[in-house]
Amino acid sequence: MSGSDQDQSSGLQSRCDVVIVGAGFSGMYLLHRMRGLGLSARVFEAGAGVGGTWYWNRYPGARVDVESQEYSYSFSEELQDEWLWTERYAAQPELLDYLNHVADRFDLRRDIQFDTRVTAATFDEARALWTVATDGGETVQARYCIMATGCLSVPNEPAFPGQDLFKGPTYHTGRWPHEGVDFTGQKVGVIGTGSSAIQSMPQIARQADHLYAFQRTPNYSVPAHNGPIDPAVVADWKANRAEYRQQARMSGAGIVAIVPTEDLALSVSEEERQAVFEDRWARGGFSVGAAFADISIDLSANATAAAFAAGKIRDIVKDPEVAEKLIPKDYPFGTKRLCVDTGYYEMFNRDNVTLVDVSQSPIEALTATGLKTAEAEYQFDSLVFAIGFDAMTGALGRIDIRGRHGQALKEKWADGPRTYLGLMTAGFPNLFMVTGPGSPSVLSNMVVSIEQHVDWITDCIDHLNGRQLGAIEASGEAEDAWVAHVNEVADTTLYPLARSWYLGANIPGKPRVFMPYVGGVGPYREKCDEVAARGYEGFVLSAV
Ligand code: FAD
Ligand code: N01
Repeated sequence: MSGSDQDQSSGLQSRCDVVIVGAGFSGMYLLHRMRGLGLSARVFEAGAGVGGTWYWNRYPGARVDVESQEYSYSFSEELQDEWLWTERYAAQPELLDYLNHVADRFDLRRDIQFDTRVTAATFDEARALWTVATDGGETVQARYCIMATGCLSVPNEPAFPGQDLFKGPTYHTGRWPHEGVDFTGQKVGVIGTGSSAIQSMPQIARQADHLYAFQRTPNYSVPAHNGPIDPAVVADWKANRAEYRQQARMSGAGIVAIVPTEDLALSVSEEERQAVFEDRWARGGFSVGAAFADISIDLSANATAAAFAAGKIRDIVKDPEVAEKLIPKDYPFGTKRLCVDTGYYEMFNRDNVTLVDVSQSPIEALTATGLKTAEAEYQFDSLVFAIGFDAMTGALGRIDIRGRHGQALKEKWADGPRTYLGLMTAGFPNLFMVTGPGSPSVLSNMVVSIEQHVDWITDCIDHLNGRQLGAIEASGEAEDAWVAHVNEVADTTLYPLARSWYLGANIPGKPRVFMPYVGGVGPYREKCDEVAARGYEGFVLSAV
């Protein structure tokens, strides 16, 4: 299959080799690689610009929590040479500038259709073609359909009783207004205390008259120690970039700066352990979570990290009652995604910030002027929903995807997502997912995982084209074995002990299945490479 045999007609029906859904980190790199194979590709993106996560999440304080130089594409030496990050953890505007620069540099926009949502994708078995339909009434036929729709791209919609009663403006962190919001002189309510709230609240509190933080579950958060990027880091990275990139690819979480270790928390003395934790707290970021190799698998080891973090919260937060409320009590350290903050706990020492614990007396309803819990009523001018996302399956579930025999993906996944390697799902030939459930995805530096998936998919399509094959599909047996493996590995860790979005627990009615693969990006990459080297073992390849 090549770009030359396309029947690209203008109008509402057209044909290309590959349809890509989404123009974030994944979709953009995919487009570049598909062009490199000589294929015609079209990208559909619901937003008005490139960037995905960094296009939508414009709330104050939004920034990456993997160090900037690591959270960037590695595929082009020139791109890496010419782009200089300004901060240790780049803020959203800089990340969006970067992704716009990538779009310009690789001339991506001419094949991306913005403001266009893909609504359906249907597989035609006789011709092994996907027909992709958009909300603009357009249909496109393609041999391959690649979902680059993002793990965290569908906001969790607020559905509180009295939702429409509140008269003031409301905002969702995942759909922040492009023109920004001025909270000066206002009382502001923020519902949620996950990463988005933990990043945005310290900024909002500085501007607003008063901030009410409505917390259902406290999160563990570690300091970012953000600042201008250290020139020594830039120089070191430049000198050793190839080696660091390779280390990241073969590591557990895809991040070199966290300095992974094999040391066990309980194999060192109390004094040494504290020194390690202190050192990592001073270093900042995820390095705290990576202080010992057994924190995520051994409850006793985990308890040492939890106790250390609790001590830090008690040190920082002056009001002991507030500090106690901020300390997680009912899940192990790091089993809900660790947050990385700038002044989050310090914020609670401000006079204009009130922490409202809604774990015992939940939010009953929104009112015209605020909200009420079983215990009290709160009044504010604006309300921010920092309530997260329908993660990992949300975007796929909103597209009517039909595979063999008209089977709906939604039905197939009614009890939880089932994939082979997080790349494909049986019964849906030629439909690829980037960072799909069953792959390390959200448990890693996602740019590392995205590049790995895009490269694997590109090699796979090249393999098929080189052999005059037109279809690939995960076998049911391989998928069953992979799903079992993903669950087995998750069960050897403490992750399933938290009610987290990794398990779908934040969305009422969503099946509770641990969705990402916790086996580490290095071992996972080796497995994917091995599968490919064995002629795509576990996949069925066929001519059309
Ligand atoms: P996305 O960036 O989510 O892009 C998917 C795109 O697909 C979106 O633009 C969406 O509009 C589009 N789309 C979805 N469905 C359709 C449809 N039906 N039709 C058309 N278009 C569609 N990861 C890290 O590794 N480190 C971090 O520090 C980090 N910080 C984050 C901060 C925030 C606030 C959030 C929300 C996520 C963060 N992540 C982080 C995860 C982040 O999502 C990934 O790092 C990465 O940006 C994902 O890129 P993507 O292209 O796969 O998906
Ligand atoms: O969402 P979340 P997020 N009533 O799901 C609460 C990435 N990210 O947008 O824990 C009351 O983490 C909910 O409470 P509970 C990162 O991967 C990264 O903050 O379900 N409260 C929780 O406190 C992250 O993990 C960065 O009890 C309700 C909060 O809302 C992921 O995106 C920045 C509620 C949601 O927290 C999601 O983060 C931002 C209700 N009905 C995001 N419903 C970086 O730092 C929900 N909540 C790089």
